[in-house]
Amino acid sequence: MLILHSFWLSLATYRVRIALHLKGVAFEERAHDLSKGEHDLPEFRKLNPAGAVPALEGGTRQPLTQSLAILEWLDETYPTLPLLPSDAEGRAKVRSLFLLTAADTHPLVVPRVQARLVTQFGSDETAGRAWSAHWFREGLVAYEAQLAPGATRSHGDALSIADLALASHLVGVARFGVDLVEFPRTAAVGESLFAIPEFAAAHPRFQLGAPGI
Ligand SMILES: N[C@@H](CCC(=O)N[C@@H](CS)C(=O)NCC(=O)O)C(=O)O
Repeated sequence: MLILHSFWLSLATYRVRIALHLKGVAFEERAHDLSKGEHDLPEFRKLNPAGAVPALEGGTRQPLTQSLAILEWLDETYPTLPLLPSDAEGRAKVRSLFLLTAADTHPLVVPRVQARLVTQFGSDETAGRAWSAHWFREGLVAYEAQLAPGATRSHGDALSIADLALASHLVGVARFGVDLVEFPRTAAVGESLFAIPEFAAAHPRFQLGAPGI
């Protein structure tokens, strides 16, 4: 049985959780409360020396880390409902969109960066929120410019890992109050993604530890 090491609010974990649901792969989830520093404990660092979720255990000799690496492994191991296009150009495009959110935006807003802004630059909660909103917005500007008019998916007609990353990006966008009005194409793709049952079931707000759950 696969074990997904997670935290309810984790955007990177959300990307992986959606794929597990879409592919119908059985898994158990083990939550680590980032707000209590549980990802910094020595036992967790053995799973992921970088001290970050997600980590996926049970399918490989060593636990897998990094959502992109985990998603590609899942896609190769469970090919039902492929999440990468069959052509090289399509795969390059999808990975590019994925990285726009998961590599160029998300790392700027994670707790370890927020904490460093406080200790090194005297940031506070208001400044931290403005910082995160800024980077999420920057991601939207670049994403919007690459979507086709009337699109319901990030690339072509099929779901891809870019859509998983976009859904996670949009959770951050909502959390930090970024207005989507200037980004109608991205908003439309997001609306269509969140209507998919597997995206909805995997959403952070429905995970153990979320307010009211
Ligand atoms: N690039 C990694 C990001 C992993 C990551 O930073 N995860 C966040 C939660 S979404 C985390 O565990 N952060 C811990 C921290 O910032 O201290 C991935 O895509 O898996």
